[in-house]
Amino acid sequence: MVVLWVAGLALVPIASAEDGYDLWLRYRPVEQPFADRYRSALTQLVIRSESPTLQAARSELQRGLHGLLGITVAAVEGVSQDGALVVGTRRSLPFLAELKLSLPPPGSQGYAIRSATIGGHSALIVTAEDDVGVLYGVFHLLRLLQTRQSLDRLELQQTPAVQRRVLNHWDNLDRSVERGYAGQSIWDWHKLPDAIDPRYVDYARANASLGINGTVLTNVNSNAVSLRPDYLEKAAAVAGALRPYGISVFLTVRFAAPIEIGGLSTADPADPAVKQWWQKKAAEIYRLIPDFGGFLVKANSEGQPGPQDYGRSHADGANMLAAAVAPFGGVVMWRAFVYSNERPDDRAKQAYSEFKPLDGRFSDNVLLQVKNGPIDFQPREPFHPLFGAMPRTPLMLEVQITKEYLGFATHLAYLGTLYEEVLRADTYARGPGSTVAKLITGIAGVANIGSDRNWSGSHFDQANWYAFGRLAWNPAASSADIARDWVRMTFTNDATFVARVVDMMMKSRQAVVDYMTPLGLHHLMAEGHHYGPQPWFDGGKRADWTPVYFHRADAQGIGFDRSASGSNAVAQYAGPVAAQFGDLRRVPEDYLLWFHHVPWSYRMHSGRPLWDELVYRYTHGVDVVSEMRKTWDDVGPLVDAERRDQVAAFLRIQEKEAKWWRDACVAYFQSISQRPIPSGLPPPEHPLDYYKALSFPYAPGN
Ligand code: GCV
Repeated sequence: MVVLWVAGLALVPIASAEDGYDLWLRYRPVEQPFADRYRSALTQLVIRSESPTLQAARSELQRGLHGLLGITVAAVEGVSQDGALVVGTRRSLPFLAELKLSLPPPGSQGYAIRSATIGGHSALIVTAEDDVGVLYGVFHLLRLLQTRQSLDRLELQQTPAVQRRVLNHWDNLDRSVERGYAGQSIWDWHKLPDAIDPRYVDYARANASLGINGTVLTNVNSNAVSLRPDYLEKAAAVAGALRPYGISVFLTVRFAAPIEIGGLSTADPADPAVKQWWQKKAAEIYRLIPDFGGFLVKANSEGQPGPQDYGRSHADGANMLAAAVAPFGGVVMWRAFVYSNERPDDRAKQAYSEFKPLDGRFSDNVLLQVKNGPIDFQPREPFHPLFGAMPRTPLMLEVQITKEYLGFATHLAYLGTLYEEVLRADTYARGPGSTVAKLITGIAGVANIGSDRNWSGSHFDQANWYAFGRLAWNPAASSADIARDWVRMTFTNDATFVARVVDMMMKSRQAVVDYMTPLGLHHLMAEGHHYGPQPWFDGGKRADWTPVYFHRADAQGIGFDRSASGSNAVAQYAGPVAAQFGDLRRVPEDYLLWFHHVPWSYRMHSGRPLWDELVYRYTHGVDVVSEMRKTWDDVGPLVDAERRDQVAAFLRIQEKEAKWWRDACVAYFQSISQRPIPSGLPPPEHPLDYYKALSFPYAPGN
């Protein structure tokens, strides 16, 4: 171990290089006085691990305690000394029944961690009705050690608030990942089913540590080949690796599969032969994967086939697939991300217009999966108007963990704050307090996971996977607390480091909003790959893929009028929300240009005219990134050199690109507003044509 002097931070030990593979499950040695306290609280492990899930719990505990405390705790079947760690269900350890502990109900996946006295000995009990709850409890206990919490008088009980907590991989069978910035897909289809990459188990551990209980292995822009028998065997092998960790596997469905791999002449959901094909396919899948979760479907969206190709509705298509998986307990997650090229209506309105009339027409095992906002994972969007508008349809919230529109892997943007913002958004659908969190039965996160050693493409992007899982379990949790846990587990418990890095994370997403799309602007990114600014882009395949469609800047002002005088998208929200968003004086400034076309001279809350405010916000976003870079220069030396240097390099990229975003957008909007740069703020470094000439033919993720 090396000891280093860091200015103002006292003598600190620096761990050897780390590549980030261990994520937040690093289990590095605990320092004193915590180590001794924990060792005396955990002297023996009482566990009977008969099921694969309890075996996983036991091996995680032994790995964790060995790493954290340097001890190998022997597994015994009864409490015989103080400091017993009792881990199991009433089935695996019948003596637990006598303690009559109150537990979260069976099937809830919840757990309890309790201090107790058993046979005169002090004990700590991790228990649940189901084995998977015990596994979740074990990860919680390890987190307490990793974050240096007390183990005295514990009375913890946790039940997930959201039933389905699912990752969506946009991974293709050739291992490319749509909107992926972390290497190739981790699913090595070519070598499956015979080779099970140990990564699959580490993936499962990481997810189970957060309570994620499902994963969709394939891209929503789907390939019918994934439903062929040989590929189903491969999926079954992955399912086998994930099963002990309580994770069920789902696949995406290509609606035209009966034609493309089934030899039928139609995929019409009303056709008996098509229905039968899907029923047989479902039976075949469940023979191989008895706990298969079901299907995720993108239909009649961005060129994907769907029921509308045959004059049928989304409900007709979803219900046909739902009937095929229903006998096996499966579900269909049907995506609401649809918008039509042909329709001249505001793109933000189209999903609502399509699905709202179908409320009540879906089968019980269909869940409608709705993106957090009505456009497409922008740095900030108002919540999607379908939340609250479909009271008779179970809804899932879909968020992006991968950062397609927030700077890919090299920009540090902690998304815990974004997820928190949407989960807490009040739809007013059933009166005040009808938050998005209260209206959903599931959460899906588009994964940012790939074959890179650090899994997510950057060390800080691991935090977004982590925050997604923690908030899916408990949408009422605070994104700041989650960031704090993550920093402690991922880097160090050093108080200065934790405080400064969490502060930086909490500001980071707003910084991206400011240097890319402040004040409710959206979709100013380059066409196709979405890397960098292109607010001038017009033309291409479709109008609603162009920035000019969304910002509508002209000599008078800027913004998309979605009020009653414009597209009236505001009318899709419940009364009080519609009234607020639709009123120029009451709309939050964060959504100003999302809902209104506003004169350049409009007086903002700050007292500045809109034009000045816009330039000010762009500049502020860059300034925050510069502060973040400096913060890391100060505290980065507290972590190992390998991770320190990568984070530092990426922050330099982010600072450079934030400035590029700011300068390109300011230069372009100035060419339209014809207003001077406000005094004291720098002019763009280059003329507009310089930015227009930049091109990136090999930007990743496209
Ligand atoms: C998987 C956006 C992305 C696409 C993505 C699509 C979707 O349009 O750019 O890559 O396709 O959303 O969510 O289906």
